[in-house]
Amino acid sequence: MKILVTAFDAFGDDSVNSSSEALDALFVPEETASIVKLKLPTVFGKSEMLLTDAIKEHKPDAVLCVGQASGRAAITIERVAINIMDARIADNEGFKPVDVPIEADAPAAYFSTVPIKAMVKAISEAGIPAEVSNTAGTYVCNRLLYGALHYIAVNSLPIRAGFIHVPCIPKQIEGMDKKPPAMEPELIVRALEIAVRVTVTGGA
Ligand code: PCA
Repeated sequence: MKILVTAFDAFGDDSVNSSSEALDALFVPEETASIVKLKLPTVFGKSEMLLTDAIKEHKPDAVLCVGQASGRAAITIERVAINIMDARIADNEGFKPVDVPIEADAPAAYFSTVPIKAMVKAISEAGIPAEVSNTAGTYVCNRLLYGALHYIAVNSLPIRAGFIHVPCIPKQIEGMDKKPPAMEPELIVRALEIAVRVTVTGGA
């Protein structure tokens, strides 16, 4: 089974993105799955275009997108992507859409098609805090998941797709007065390995 795993570059006030650091360290044995890693810019349209190009090129069986969710303490497996862009801060190319649909005349939302509950269970059983999340936000991560699921749906592709938000890592919050939660990078990497394995083995 081939799985395309993506992460984002740093955005906003951060100089690194925890998803990108985790992707660098992710190792999955070939007998579990063959993974293709892709780094995406935190840019609304471009990230989606690069992802669909990679889907065309690599023809994966599943796509797992990963992004940083500052303020969250657990690994959060996203259930749904909604058809809206409502940015609190500009993306890395200065685009700041407010209340703009991602796709005209398209569904209001798509559900993730990876086994979200099985992922939460397996990651939690490894001692790593994990939860289902019912919102991927309204920024670039939500747009990427929506874009992936829409592309897969309109082209009737046999590809599962999902999104995992990960907390900040400790080096990102050093020196901050009001520290947001953080998770050790080794735990984030381990959670992603488990998510890949569960994507292969299936479940609900
Ligand atoms: N997190 C942002 C975009 C890039 C990232 O890592 C988000 O949650 O939308």
